[in-house]
Amino acid sequence: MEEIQRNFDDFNHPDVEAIAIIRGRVLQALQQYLLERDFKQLMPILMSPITDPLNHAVYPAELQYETRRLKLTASMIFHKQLALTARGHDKIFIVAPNIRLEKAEIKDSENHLLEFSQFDFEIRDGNMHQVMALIEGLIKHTFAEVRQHCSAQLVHLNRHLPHYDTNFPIYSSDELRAEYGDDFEKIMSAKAHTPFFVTNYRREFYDRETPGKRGQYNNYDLIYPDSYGEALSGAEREFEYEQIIYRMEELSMDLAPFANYLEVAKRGLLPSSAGGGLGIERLLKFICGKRRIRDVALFDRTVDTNFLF
Ligand code: ASN
Repeated sequence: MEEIQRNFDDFNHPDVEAIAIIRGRVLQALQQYLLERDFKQLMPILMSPITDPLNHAVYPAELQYETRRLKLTASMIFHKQLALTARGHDKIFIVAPNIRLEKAEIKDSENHLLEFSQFDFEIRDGNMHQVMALIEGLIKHTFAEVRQHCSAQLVHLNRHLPHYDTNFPIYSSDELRAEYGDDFEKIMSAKAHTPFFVTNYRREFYDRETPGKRGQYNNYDLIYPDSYGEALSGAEREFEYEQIIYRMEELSMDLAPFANYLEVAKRGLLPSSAGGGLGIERLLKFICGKRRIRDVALFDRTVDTNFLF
């Protein structure tokens, strides 16, 4: 019962209203920026035979429908690639809920939710430099909109939202690892005063390996400064059947669930593309100057939540 009272105390926290106003403005700014650039908006898909295998282990999130076993969406990655083949869908985005049943070892993380929202986008024939430039524009536009329309809320939250005049720097994970070791993201996020990109991570099979350079990847993360950590991950995509098989086998993946996806690739129908996905709660956390992701979501979905409601 105590916990229920605490929940309603949280609902009445003086910052809740300011955060809600900023949330609305952030969602409007993100969508407006891409709609003005002729992106088509899709609705999210919540269950499917396949979903993002992710780069780290999570508990399976699945349900049974009659004879079918369906996975709850961890990210829209494969549906983004497939949607790009629809007529007029050469630039797309989705505001999508993602379910990731994280293991208890990250229960103290201030950046993870078991369900979160992703602003996910993809461009047919896009390349990494084009997408990184788009992301920078999207972030700067969103901050400008919040500064313009939510100044009272920022004052209330005691948040001075920085204005970035310069381009976001781009580093390669190799150079950062050589200088700072495996914890480079954390160290750099603490040192930096502007958001920055890190390229070339070894991770999921669908991020494109640099053509002609085994073990190098045309992917990128955007990292917030001032210790706020990861904002976005994205990449150019693998789309050629032989290369997809190579990458999946390299990661010892079970190919069977991907039969339909692989058939599309085999027929040469998977487009060349690039895109990425921005964590909406993480963005809101940064904009509002909150340190815990729990503070920007009304209903608790942190890793050690007891799911009161
Ligand atoms: N949405 C990300 C991307 O587009 C993938 C992810 O969330 N794991 O690359």
